[in-house]
Amino acid sequence: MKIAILGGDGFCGWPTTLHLSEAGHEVHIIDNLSRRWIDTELGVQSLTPMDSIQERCRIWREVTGRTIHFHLLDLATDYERLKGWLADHRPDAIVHLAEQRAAPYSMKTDRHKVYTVRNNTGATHNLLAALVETGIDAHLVHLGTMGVYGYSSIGAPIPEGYLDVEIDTPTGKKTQEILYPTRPGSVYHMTKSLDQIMFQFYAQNDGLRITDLHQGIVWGTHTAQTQRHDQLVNRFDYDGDYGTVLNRFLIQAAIGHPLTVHGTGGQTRAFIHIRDSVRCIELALSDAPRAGDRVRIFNQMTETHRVGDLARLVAGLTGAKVANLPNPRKEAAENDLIVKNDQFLALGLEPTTLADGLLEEVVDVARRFAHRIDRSRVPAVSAWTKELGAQVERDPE
Ligand code: USQ
Repeated sequence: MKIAILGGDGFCGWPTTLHLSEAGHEVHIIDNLSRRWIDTELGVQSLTPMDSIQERCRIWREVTGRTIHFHLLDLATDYERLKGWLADHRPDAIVHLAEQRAAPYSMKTDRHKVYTVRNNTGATHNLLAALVETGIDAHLVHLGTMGVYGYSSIGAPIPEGYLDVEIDTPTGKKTQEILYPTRPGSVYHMTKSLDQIMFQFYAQNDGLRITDLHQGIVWGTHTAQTQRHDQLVNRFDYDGDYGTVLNRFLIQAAIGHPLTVHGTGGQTRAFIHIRDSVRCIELALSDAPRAGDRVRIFNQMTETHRVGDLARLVAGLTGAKVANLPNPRKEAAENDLIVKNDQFLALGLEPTTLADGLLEEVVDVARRFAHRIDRSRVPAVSAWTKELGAQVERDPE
């Protein structure tokens, strides 16, 4: 297939690009390199030294003989060029990862909220409108988030996207299938909830073929392809805005920083290793919906864990200390989480779990590049409200 990977320079996008290229697809990255600009804005860098996207593609060609095409394009602001690109290249499938993906960054200031909404919803809607206008029948696979469901369930398993509800009508009880009601916990998660509505509309109105992947928190950094050469290494975020919880704990352990548990650590979240993330995208591509089908929704996660349990696990593995800090986020202090992921298992996903020994791999990467870590950027300081911000400032560690 000819596949466009929007956001192919990012943490999930780069390993996905390599994976699909190795599988024999013609792969085109479309990216505005905004993630690199945000590093510059924040004054932090990936733990792993990253080459330019052009250099990464050159190395891939040297190592494998395969070509990855790169196109510098801003989906949210350059609609006409996006439309022109689609009309010229007519991809068979599009993987859409081109969104600002950090919840803390999206809550940093009003400017960051505005940027995240404009960038994410603008990119998604431009893409949908351009697909309709150019008449391209590409299968669109979007990376969504488990966070659209929220974390206040009544203990029932979270289904894959849809919920049957029973409604009283004048002629008796009727059952209707609805999109699972969204309850996003940040402006970033809110944009993914808005994406869902746009997908529902365009699938129903224009017959676009769309798959939405509600992904959990990704951990790990290497895939088989990124390990083929030092310069193909994936990016790895450790800072308080972009680092995700398990990777952060592993890095903190490697540099002797106390593990930064927000509050009691009773938050339960869904997790997936980066290797399974790229495999799931490939599986989703292999099983496209037909025109007229509802949006296909998969829960892209393999296990659930309580944040405090993860901290204890990492502490047991490495001897790190655990610090319970004031929580900068407005979120439930404790929650249970049961998630259905039957569809990916049925398609053949063999989950990589915490028990598979890959935690050590992350600690090893962190130790190797420990000299690149700025300890002052480890604490999470972006707060969900001004009051929480004041509390975090009073008692940062
Ligand atoms: N947390 C800590 N200590 C830390 C960092 C986080 O206790 O040092 C806690 C947070 O308070 C939260 C949980 O760990 O309760 C998860 O935080 P996170 O930063 O690992 O994940 P989140 O902000 O939800 O976002 C990440 C990705 C996002 C993706 C999402 C999937 O950045 O792109 O959509 O995970 S999910 O969480 O399932 O919505």
